[in-house]
Amino acid sequence: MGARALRTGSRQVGIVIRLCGFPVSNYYNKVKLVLLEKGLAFEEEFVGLGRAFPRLDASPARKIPFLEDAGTTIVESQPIVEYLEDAYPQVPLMPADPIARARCRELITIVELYLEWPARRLYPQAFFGGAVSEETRADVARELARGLAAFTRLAQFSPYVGGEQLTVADCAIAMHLPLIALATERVLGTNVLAELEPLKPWLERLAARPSFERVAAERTAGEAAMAARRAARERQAKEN
Ligand SMILES: N[C@@H](CCC(=O)N[C@@H](CS)C(=O)NCC(=O)O)C(=O)O
Repeated sequence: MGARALRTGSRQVGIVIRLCGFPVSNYYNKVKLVLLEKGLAFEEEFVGLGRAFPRLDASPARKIPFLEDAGTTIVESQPIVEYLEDAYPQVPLMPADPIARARCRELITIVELYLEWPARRLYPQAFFGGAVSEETRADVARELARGLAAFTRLAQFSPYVGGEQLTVADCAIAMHLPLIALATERVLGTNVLAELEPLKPWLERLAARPSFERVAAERTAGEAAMAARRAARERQAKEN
């Protein structure tokens, strides 16, 4: 019997979807929001990065998040959320119309490829005590300006990012943009999203949803746990 045959509505008996990774990751939280918004039963397994985590071998590129379901592993957040949409359509998080579905994917691709990906080059300095060269800062600022212009043309915020329906685009983009705002403010000295007026009310609307509240609370707890692990490692290194 396939895993899906054991499910009754949005509840599952015996077999549970497993989300692997850690709750500080924006990509992990994108998938977690989709699971929560769909009302699916799932378990979380902490899988960190690096050689200390052999479980990471389940992911061909050794990245998180990855998802286990129906006896297999799916990797990369976008294929994961689209798998969830295909396998569990009861609570849809993508529009039915093919063009509207394409618009939803466009928004995610534009934000992930042209905003989140370039902004990552700032994260070493923004979040991990490193330094970023003047040249990198200038490069990133240029790329972000192009990504932001594209996003501004496509985003609706009426009231959701793609229009009237909450979609996977809200789940993804609401996890990425605050990180980009913080990183650019810290490293470039200016929040590149500051002029995007509908952003704040949209984020506030989403933050009031139970799923977003839960993800935010668990991210905060995850950040505290990460800081404690780092402090313990530093203490240990000093003692040795
Ligand atoms: N394109 C990937 C991005 C996921 C990603 O970059 N995850 C980070 C953690 S937030 C990671 O696994 N980094 C480890 C590495 O790049 O080696 C997705 O959509 O799932």
